[in-house]
Amino acid sequence: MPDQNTLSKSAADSSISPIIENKSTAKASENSSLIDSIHSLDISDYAPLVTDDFDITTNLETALKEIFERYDLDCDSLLNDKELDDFAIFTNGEPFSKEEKLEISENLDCSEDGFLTLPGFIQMYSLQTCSGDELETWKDLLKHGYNKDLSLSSK
Ligand SMILES: [Ca+2]
Repeated sequence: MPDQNTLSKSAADSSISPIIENKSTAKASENSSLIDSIHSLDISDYAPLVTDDFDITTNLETALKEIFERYDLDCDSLLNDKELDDFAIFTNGEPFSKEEKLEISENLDCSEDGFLTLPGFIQMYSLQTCSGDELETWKDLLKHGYNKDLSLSSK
């Protein structure tokens, strides 16, 4: 019998280097009181909303577009005061405050009349979602009938 050639496994062993992906933690704001109300929502197995490049996913954009169109009753691709109020009431239970509306018109893409455009609407969610507040975004999506795979469960 030939000598038992003990193969060194050193090469294989060295592959146990600590490659721990340092993903930005969406759970960083655990102490935030805002999270309390939606504490029970575990989004770990939900569809991703943010890409690796910290942009919103195509699926989220599609969903937001669809939601925007629900409130754009006169189909002018803008959310006027009334339409924006309807959205805020359905989503948050109350219309946006004067301050919030001012913030929207100053920071998001709006028409000359100060009405929120679709890009502005997507921008609003993009800012919220990509700043780590995916829970808030999911809350709104679920409210509008989307399931965790980001498809409409109703209808
Ligand atoms: Ca409109």
